[in-house]
Amino acid sequence: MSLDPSRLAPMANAIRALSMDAVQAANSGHPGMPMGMADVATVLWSKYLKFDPSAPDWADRDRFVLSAGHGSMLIYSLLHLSGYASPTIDDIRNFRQIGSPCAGHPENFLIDGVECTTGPLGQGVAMAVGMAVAERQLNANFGNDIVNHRTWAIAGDGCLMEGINHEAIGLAGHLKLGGLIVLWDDNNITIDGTADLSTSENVEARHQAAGWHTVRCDGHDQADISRAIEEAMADPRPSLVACKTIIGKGAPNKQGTSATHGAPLGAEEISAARDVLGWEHAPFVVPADITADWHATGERGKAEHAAWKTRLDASAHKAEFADRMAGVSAGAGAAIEDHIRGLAAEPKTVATRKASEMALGPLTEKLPHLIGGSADLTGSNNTKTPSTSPFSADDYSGRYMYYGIREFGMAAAMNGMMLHGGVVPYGGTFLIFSDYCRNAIRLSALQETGVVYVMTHDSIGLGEDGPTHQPVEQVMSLRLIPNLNVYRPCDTIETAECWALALQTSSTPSILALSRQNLPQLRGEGDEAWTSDVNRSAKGAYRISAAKAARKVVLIATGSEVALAVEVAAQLEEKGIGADVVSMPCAELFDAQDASYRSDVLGGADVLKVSIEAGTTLGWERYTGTEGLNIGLNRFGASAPAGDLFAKFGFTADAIVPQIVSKLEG
Ligand SMILES: Cc1ncc(C[n+]2csc(CCOP(=O)(O)OP(=O)(O)O)c2C)c(N)n1
Ligand SMILES: [Mg+2]
Repeated sequence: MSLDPSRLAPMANAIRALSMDAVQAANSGHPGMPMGMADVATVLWSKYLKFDPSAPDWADRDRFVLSAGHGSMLIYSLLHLSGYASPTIDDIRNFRQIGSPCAGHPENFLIDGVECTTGPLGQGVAMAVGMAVAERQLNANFGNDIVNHRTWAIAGDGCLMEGINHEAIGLAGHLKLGGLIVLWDDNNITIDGTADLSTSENVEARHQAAGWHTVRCDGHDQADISRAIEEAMADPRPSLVACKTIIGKGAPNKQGTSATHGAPLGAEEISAARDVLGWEHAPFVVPADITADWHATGERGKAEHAAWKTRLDASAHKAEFADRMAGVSAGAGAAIEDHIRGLAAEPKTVATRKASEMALGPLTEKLPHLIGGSADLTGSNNTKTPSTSPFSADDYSGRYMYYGIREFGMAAAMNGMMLHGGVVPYGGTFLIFSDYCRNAIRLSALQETGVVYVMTHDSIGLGEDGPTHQPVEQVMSLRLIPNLNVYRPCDTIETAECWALALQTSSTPSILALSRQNLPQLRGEGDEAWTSDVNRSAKGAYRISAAKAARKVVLIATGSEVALAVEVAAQLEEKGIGADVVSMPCAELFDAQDASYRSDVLGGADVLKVSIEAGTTLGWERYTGTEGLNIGLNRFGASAPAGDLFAKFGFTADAIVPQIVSKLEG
């Protein structure tokens, strides 16, 4: 579409008006960013962005990420004006109110066209990197006719200042993700004032050093914006387009200052802005001719979408592509059935990180959408399998990401990959470094992206590396995050079961907390309750061995401590004290069971409930009651061989049994 350039200015002013009026009505929000980037966004959407408002989930659309999520009114305006079904003008009127999809920050689960949830600065760009990875991976498999689109991100000073930006651009530059274009709202303003209060960095030089192409433009000159965008599109490297803008552009007394960043402009300033912009319309009214121009921006994409459909229909890979984009791993359980049967017949004493690698063998072989990776701990996380060759700038068909030492960048990129669709990522690091990527894990949960975190070295059981590396509070603290399943399997079979469950929950992310040290296999054909047909981990917790004498005790343990609990039970039985052992690989799944199952597993008030987990005990009272016994570790670990540490910190049957006996006698 070649729109008369003079028509672009009123289109941009429509964004400005909607943004300042919505923020004013809500009496909260951020007008400065949308007003400052209105011209850039208008040029991008009307001339370059590939989108079809009538098909927001079209697989080959360009991905548009508003990394500077505080400027949410920019994306709400763009979606509304260009003709998406949502948000409506009433939704915009109700910006930031209960029931409106126009939340304070853009939420991917509330509006189609919002590709990801942004607001935590920096993560949008990192997610865009993941989207660009997924696009290249699918392109390598399905070709230009079916997958060939760009990823655009609008980032503010804050997004580029955050540490995660270093990780994200390093990865993108290394992987030569030329389809990624970041438009920087270079307004030299942050909340505290001018950006030069806190930075004198040469942002472009930093990007160049990371292998990026950079170009500058006047962010209020349409022709100059077009020139820069076209240069970026032509360059094979990822691009940073530095758009020199004025924050709050159009508000005559406040523009260019941090006063426009995060507060309503006020009635007087809005009225002055209307004069300056020549915008005579009432709040939330966009005249028909401007609406028509905006709706016309979608026509380009509609035509491209139709042509794409014709190509897809003609493709031999049509069904395969649909399967890939569906991204569901319903077949995960079936993929490991034989593996589990094999383990049952021939038990293996291995670390659960090794058990995870063993499960990943058949999973990655049978599920082509699984893309593995690790933040430079491949050999320790056991994440690489023979089916997953490296994803590199030379070979985008690979399925294994060498993320480098970039835990936060990895986690955010995985979110972007999953949000893109067509791939399901899993990535590894040490569990202790879950804290490095915690906010991205939280965003996995909030955004309902079912990525899988493979987090090994899950307790003092890692031994000699010492307290800096030994998780104490991590497992329990991850359980605090809503919509996140934290798995801590006890042996080879549970590990395989937990993998199947993790892959089957496509809108809930999973963490697999895995041991460094070997653990005996507790399940299998010797087990009286053995059956390969039931995934026992699916209920989150189950009785792995039942009391023989009259039951007085229920031992609840996870991961490496389940075998210890079995030993404790044996010693108690020798004393005539009946003890059940409950393995609880996933507390969240257990909490979701009905009350009768939960009380059957945990027992009533007549039994002493004892939790055993080599980590913080806070929280275990939920299952043991305050009258129960909580065996754990409420201090930092130490550097020594694992066996010595378990002995030192009381994780032995000899240390635990007397505590139980005295409690029973107490
Ligand atoms: C990780 C993170 N830290 C802090 C904030 C709070 N915050 C929101 S916007 C902002 C300033 C951002 O400045 P800039 O990106 O330049 O936005 P502009 O003021 O230009 O709109 C801050 C500190 C946040 N949203 N995320
Ligand atoms: Mg700024």
